[in-house]
Amino acid sequence: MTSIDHAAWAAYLLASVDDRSPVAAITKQIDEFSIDDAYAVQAALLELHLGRGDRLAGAKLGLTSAAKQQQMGVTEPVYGWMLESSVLNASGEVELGELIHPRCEPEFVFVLGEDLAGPGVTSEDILDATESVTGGIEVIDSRYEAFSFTLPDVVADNTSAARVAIGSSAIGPRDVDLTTLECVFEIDGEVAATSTGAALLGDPAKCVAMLANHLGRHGQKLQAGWTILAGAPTDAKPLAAGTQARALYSHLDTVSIVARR
Ligand code: 0L1
Ligand code: MG
Repeated sequence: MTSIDHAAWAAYLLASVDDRSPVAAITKQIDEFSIDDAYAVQAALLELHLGRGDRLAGAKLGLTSAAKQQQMGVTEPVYGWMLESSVLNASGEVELGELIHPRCEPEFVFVLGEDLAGPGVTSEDILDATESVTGGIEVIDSRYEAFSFTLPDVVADNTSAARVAIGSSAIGPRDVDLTTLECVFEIDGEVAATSTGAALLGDPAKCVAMLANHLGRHGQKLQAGWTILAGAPTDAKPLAAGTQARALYSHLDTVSIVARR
């Protein structure tokens, strides 16, 4: 790791959240900003949020589907944190005045029943440790100008995490083959994308296993009670004033959000 001031970059990103104002990507300002530096900034940013009284609700993966990787021009997943303050209430209303340039995407969501520590965690281990699976819609909101960044930039920015709606219905992790669980994503009543769980690196549980193994490399573990976003099977869509997004899942109730100004 370099001698980069991780706490200072975390404060830089938090100010962007507070001001609802995009900032220049970190890699546009310093020559060497590694993935390890980026996760160190992400950890410092989490500490700043927790220091303000927010609480950890779980964790997330991003860029786990070909659609998302192509949209962002990258080839590997990223890992981040989900804060309690980001979880929308049942109305699904998203206040645009609190955000910069939000986009929305459907998510496959796991709720853990047991702790699980990497390395060596497999998809089967994840299914064993999972209490339930549900659907969701994540609102992502890059803190960077023009939603433009490199992989280390977006890791530092807690993988663009902003808001999330979690479905009210759930299934057991082995009730259905999660690779065949279908998701239709609608924007204002028009189908924007259709996919299945297999779009998430072949298996949503495999994605969560990758998160467990990532955390294991950092001396951390998945924790019972956490909500985990396995990633979006489709690319993200802009969330403008009045936009209603719906994710319709087989075997699960529909999840909806609406953007308000
Ligand atoms: O949840 C996500 O897939 C976001 C990953 C970061 C890239 C982006 O902002 O789309
Ligand atoms: Mg996402």
